[in-house]
Amino acid sequence: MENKRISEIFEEMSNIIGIEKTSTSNFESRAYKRAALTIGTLQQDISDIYKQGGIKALMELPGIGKGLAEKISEYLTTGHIKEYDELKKKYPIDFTSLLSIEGIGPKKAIELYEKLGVTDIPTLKDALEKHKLKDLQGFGEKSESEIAKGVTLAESNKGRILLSEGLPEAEKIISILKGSNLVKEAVIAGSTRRMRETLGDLDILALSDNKTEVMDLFSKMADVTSIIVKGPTKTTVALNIGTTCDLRVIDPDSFGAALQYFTGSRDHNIKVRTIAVRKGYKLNEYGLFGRSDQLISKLNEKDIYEKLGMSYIPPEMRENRGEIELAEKGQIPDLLELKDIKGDLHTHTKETDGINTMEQMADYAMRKGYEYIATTNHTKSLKVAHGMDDKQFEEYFSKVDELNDRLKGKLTILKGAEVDILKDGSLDLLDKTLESMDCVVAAVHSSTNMTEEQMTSRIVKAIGSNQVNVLAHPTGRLINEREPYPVNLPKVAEACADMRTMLEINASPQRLDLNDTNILLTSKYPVIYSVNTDAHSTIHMDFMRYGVGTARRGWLTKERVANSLPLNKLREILKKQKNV
Ligand code: DGT
Ligand code: CA
Ligand code: CA
Repeated sequence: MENKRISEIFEEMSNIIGIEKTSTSNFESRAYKRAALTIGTLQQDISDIYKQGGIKALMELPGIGKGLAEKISEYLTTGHIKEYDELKKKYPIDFTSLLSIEGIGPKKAIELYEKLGVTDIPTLKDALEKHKLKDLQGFGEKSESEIAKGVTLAESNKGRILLSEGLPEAEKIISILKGSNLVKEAVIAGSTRRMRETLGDLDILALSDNKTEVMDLFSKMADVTSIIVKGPTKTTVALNIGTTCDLRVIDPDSFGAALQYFTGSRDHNIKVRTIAVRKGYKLNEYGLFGRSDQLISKLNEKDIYEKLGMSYIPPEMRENRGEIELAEKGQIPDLLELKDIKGDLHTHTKETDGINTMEQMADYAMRKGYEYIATTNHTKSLKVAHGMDDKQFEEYFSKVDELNDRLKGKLTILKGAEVDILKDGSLDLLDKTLESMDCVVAAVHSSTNMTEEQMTSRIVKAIGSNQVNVLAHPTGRLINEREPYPVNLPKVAEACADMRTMLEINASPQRLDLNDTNILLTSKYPVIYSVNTDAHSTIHMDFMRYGVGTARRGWLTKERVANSLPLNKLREILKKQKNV
């Protein structure tokens, strides 16, 4: 997919244009940023959209006008964008890598380039090692050590892509294979099937009588940048999304065992294999073998677990975190599913930093079959997101009321905000404004440089206000970019349970916050969750599957997830909370 590259180009153009002060640069810079967000988070291949519907289809994407659509077309047909190439001559800086480091914004990146010749991570590391940053104006010792930490974090995750970058690509490959009529079956395995938040590579298994032709097709796909190994049973290619993909063609007799094996995780497999041995079997990627080494053929995954005395274990649980013991007792929970989700409780619109209007968001929510959607724009303290004040919320809500009237209950828009939890734990809006809302989402966005104790009491105090329905992205981490702030989650979960505040599982692929381990940690408390996308445009509502995958990795059933409830039942939770 070219999505990521085009998004990076637009993001760089936004940054460069934003720094050049001309009368239109602000506007233009924002337009590029919006387009970068749309394309970078798009779950379909943009070149497919263009092939099928041309410039017109591109213009239907959120935040893409004619000019931008033409730039995308220019890239897809020539491999270049002229204007971008010219900007890059002036600033030969790898903005994508540098800006992913916390503490570096566009201005600082340019300053580092002009003063120290920093253009990318290696040159930045060099400057850090020589302690050149601390003497630069606007940097200093603290900022130098913060940036150094950011570099370490970026390097430790090097090579692992986000689930949202890998899963759509894996699905695309599956559809290419299946569309060829060369395969009888093609499935995703590995960490992608387990819905891990980041992926080391993609793993695909296929059933076919035409091994050579399948491998030829696979290694000639448009997204392949190089062939790493090519054989009749296993081929590995490098892809333009920045990872590799293994394709294995499996014998029909072994398919179930191979799927079990290549789904992993490794630790899960090791434990399962030990149990197999204990029961007199041998289990490997080729099959389950009985006492005299004969293959028990045609087993599917479920049969294999059954033969070993276990109930079926969903892939998301296969991490050797106690799921095998549960399966042996037949106690695997009935996990939340995407189809259980009845609405989204955390979304943004154009009024602040979203791309779409509430009408467009509502329309999209209805197409997803939702019963409700909460509109939760940012509040005034969050200046970068153009947060709204009490009066602006009042005006906005009268528009939402009108829209709700027009929708006649086909969809219900819940009035809300993503209210900032300020440094002292107070909320960024008046009580009376918060009381006028159906669903208040609260979040920490600033002053995160606190001790665990301070941050915990700040959040607990906000929850104690009895105004908060959802605690959004409770740890604030951004995968590969920003560490979570320190916070005592068990204490927060207790406070949430007391006040019937939902803990959010933020489904935005860069956040996935709470993550799987933090869900496992907090679910010991009688707390409820909601899985929300934090959508900043219509298509972001499609991130729900990543949140559901994360909830499943945290073993949650739908009973624990409030937005699996129909509206009348959800209202009881939203209301009850206010009567504690
Ligand atoms: P990744 O790619 O780092 O995100 O994680 P996985 O889990 O996709 O790992 P990968 O691609 O190396 O291998 C796919 C699966 O194959 C893995 O989850 C379990 C299985 N596997 C690979 N190597 C071994 C091994 O040495 N022992 C066992 N038991 N299983 C293995
Ligand atoms: Ca893998
Ligand atoms: Ca692999």
